[in-house]
Amino acid sequence: MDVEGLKSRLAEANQEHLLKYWNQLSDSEKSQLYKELNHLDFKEINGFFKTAMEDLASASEKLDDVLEPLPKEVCGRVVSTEEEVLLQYDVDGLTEIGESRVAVLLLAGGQGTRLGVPYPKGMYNVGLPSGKTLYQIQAERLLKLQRMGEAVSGSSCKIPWYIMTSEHTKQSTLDFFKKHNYFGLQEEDVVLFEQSLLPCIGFDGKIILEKPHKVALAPDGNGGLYRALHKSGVLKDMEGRGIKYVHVYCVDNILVKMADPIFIGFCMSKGANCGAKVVEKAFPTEAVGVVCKVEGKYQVVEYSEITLKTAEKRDSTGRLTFNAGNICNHFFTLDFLKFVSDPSQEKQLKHHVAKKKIPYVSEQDSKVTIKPDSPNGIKMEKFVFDVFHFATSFAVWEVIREDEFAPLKNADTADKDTPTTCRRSLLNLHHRYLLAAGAEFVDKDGNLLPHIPSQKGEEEAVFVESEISPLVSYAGEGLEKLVDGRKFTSPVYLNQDYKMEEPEIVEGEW
Ligand code: UD2
Repeated sequence: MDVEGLKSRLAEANQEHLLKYWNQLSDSEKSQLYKELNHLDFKEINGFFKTAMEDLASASEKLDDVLEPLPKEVCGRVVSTEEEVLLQYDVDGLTEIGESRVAVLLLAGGQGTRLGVPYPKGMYNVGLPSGKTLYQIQAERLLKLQRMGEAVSGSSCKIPWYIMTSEHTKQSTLDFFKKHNYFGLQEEDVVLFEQSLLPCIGFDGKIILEKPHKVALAPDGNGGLYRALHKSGVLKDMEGRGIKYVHVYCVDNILVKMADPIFIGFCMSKGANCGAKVVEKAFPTEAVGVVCKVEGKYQVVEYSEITLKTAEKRDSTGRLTFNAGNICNHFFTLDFLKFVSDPSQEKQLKHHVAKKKIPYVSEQDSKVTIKPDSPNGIKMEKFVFDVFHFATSFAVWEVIREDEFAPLKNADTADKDTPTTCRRSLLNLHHRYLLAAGAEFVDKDGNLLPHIPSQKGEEEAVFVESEISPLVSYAGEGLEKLVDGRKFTSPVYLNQDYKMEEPEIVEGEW
């Protein structure tokens, strides 16, 4: 350990306090702290802090005057697209999948603080009849899509799954996949890589120590993706596999259509190198970012960055002018990813600043870590969508919220985006798939249940529980042969795992 060298680097950066407890540390603590600090580029971090604080100071400035709606020609909507055009997008997307030119990339490096579980969010089980976790659902969707791609191409195909983790999630994610035999996927097609961490910094510019031998570190945001792609060799891996298109998405949307062939086909039809899937913003003050243009460049603008007047603006058809709600579902060509991940572009992506309550070592007793009641510093994060700025050809595909977006953000004590809302969204979608395929549901006495679950007076809501394994159907297709004309009692589960040749229908309690 070159402690003297480290000391002088710290002194230069005005961060000497990080070695304040050095003489009290055990040998292993010393080597842990040394490793952590030696890793950090203090000059760079101080630069990030300076710019971040300047941005924070101007954060209250509103973007209203420079905001432009999306040009019509880059937009498409599933509800207003003719059936045969949708079919063409689907075939085009599946053809690319069948030729093994599509990869998916999961952003799973977040700490999931709001949900409050000590393990990665993808390992969460929202209480579906099958008991599947988010990771299992996603793995099975990929397996199914591979089979669908193979049916189109007539030869075997692969959809590699790149999973960005962080120090907090990497080992447990890896152990989980191993324990579950990768849910039937090939181990070499599930590629984990790690994003960087950045120190949390006090308002005075000093890096915060969480323990005498540990810096307070947090992942550098989902936009840390580009730096991680550059450093990890993932881009080369993609290139080696002949990948052309990448679908990037976040871990918590239980309805996510990974590598959605229609979305891919649509973006291809626009010749886009970058695209976003969106849902219509529900009401002007809904707390979602909107995809729009700012000074001629594509961008996601947070609801807090515009005034109410702009948020309420409507076009001649009565729709909100800024209505493209971001759901963290992005399409990129590999060429575009290579371009934006190059340090000369990546460095231009700014850090967004969040004031946070960051635990720190007590001045009185260094064995104690204090959890402050109010923010005492900042976390700096890059955002995945900030590269929209570099898009030369952009596409925005609007989908139906109840079919494609139900995120898991909070514990069940909250009133939205909880395990319960996620579970209900998925069961409701699958119920609709079964009805559309000709199934009927009856109560215990054999009476037909209404298609629209309803609340009658004081009676309990009629709520049908239906779950369909992704291996049976990716998006509601192919169910007629199993359920048309049949009557079911809730709960019903169309089960299939990767070891089963054929689906089985499980009815009633199990
Ligand atoms: C994200 C989007 C928001 C909206 C919303 C929909 C961003 C920056 N914001 O907001 O616009 O679409 O999702 O659900 O995309 N993650 C990492 N590394 C990190 C931080 C986060 O991989 O350092 C992952 C995280 O594991 C998750 C995804 O990024 O899969 C989104 O993170 P979040 O849940 O913190 O983002 P949220 O809800 O603020």
